[in-house]
Amino acid sequence: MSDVPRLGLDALERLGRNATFTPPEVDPRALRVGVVHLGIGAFHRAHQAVFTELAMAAAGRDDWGIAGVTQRSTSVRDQLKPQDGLYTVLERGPGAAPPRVVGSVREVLFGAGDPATVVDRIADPAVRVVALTVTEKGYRRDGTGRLDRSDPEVAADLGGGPPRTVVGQLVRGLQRRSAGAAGPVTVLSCDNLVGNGQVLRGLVHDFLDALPAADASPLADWIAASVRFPSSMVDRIVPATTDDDRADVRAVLGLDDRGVVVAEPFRQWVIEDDFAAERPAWDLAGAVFTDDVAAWESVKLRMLNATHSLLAYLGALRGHDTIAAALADDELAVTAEALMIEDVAPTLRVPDGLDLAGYRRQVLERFANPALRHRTVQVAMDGSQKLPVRLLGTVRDRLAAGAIPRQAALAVAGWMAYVANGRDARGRELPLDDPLAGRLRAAVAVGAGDPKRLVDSLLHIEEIFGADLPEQEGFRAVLIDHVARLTA
Ligand code: CS2
Repeated sequence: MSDVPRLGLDALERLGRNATFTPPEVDPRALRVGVVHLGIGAFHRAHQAVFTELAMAAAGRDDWGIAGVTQRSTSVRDQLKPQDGLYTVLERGPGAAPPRVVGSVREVLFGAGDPATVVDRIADPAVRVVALTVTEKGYRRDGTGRLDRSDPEVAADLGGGPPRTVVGQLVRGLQRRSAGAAGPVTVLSCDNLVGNGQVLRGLVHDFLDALPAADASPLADWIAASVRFPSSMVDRIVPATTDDDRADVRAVLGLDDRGVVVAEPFRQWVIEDDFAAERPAWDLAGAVFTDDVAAWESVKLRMLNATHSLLAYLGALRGHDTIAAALADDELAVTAEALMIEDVAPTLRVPDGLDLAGYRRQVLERFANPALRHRTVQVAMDGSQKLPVRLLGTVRDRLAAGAIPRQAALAVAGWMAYVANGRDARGRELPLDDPLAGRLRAAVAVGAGDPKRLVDSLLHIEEIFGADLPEQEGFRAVLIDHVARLTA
């Protein structure tokens, strides 16, 4: 491998144009930073970074380069810095385009190691958008959805230390911005949360409410006047990169790219049209600006993500390694479709111009993409954070309508069995990767061997199920039924 030169600006220039890959659509050397992106994981690099590059190319702009912040580990910085920020997006599956080298990421900052630089970057007048993909748990919400002030890192950020949480970085950056008269800015959440923009605005205000009033109230006024928090729905399936993926890119480029990301050909972005200042022409790259993002968001979270989780838990339990393999299991395919048709569809307000049956078929086609190798255990992680967003809204809406959501309950039971069994049908360990892992293990220990006790102990984790769901007898009974079968 060492005989292959590393990807970078010079290496790319030496390569010249090559029909088998697409070079950056903009000149990376000419770009200036206009976006700070908190959480520069694979998803961002395969989604917003691509949209932003195409938008700049289409609009003839060079001022929306991205400064990405890697929050917890230095790995993305270590991958991209030696490569001048360049990396390849490798599409897999029907309709895949040639590998694309992306040049829109111009800086990578390490949040935990250098929080002051992150704050400075947010306060830079040239920055007009601060976007986020920090996953559900990155928001540090408590059981009621408010900022979790009992979280030691949140508490430390409130105490004025160098901010280590996302909300802390954001508030300190906005504070610096207001002091420096750096101008209005849009804060754009791109995570899979219901009403992600409103959620984030709420958390920023929770943070402010916990600060001394003399600091907080002028800042709150400035934020009200100068900051917007649009919601957005993002969609692209991005499995974890493997050595095979990097080898395939090496074969095409003749260069070693440690920052490869893999994605399906499909990509979608629906953004609430509520910006504080200028925005990249993302619409020229295929994104949609709308006044009604909420309907799109629930369609995506309740149809796609909920079905993804159902396939992940039930599939992993049965020993299927990938989502495509789970869907190739006839029983699971029937269940996946039934979840969307019987439980989810009746709860949705369908956005104008969307054909829901077509959407459903497309979701299943995308999941069936065998070239993606999206692992069930990857989708299974962080269940405590994902269930409320993707499944429990459907459960509550159906119960309120007097119906028992059997398939959604099966997905929840699948999660319970996944957590409780710890092994798949072939005896292989199922990893429990979840911020509440300790609590989950304790709940499972209480209920061991008895489906009723197991369901009750998990159902009483209020951060996940609220105070209302354990009281729903019909739902509980169906859960016990399913769990008894899945843990037998
Ligand atoms: C998946 C999502 O890992 C997961 O939980 O459901 O990451 C999904 O692939 C994306 O939301 C698709 O847009």
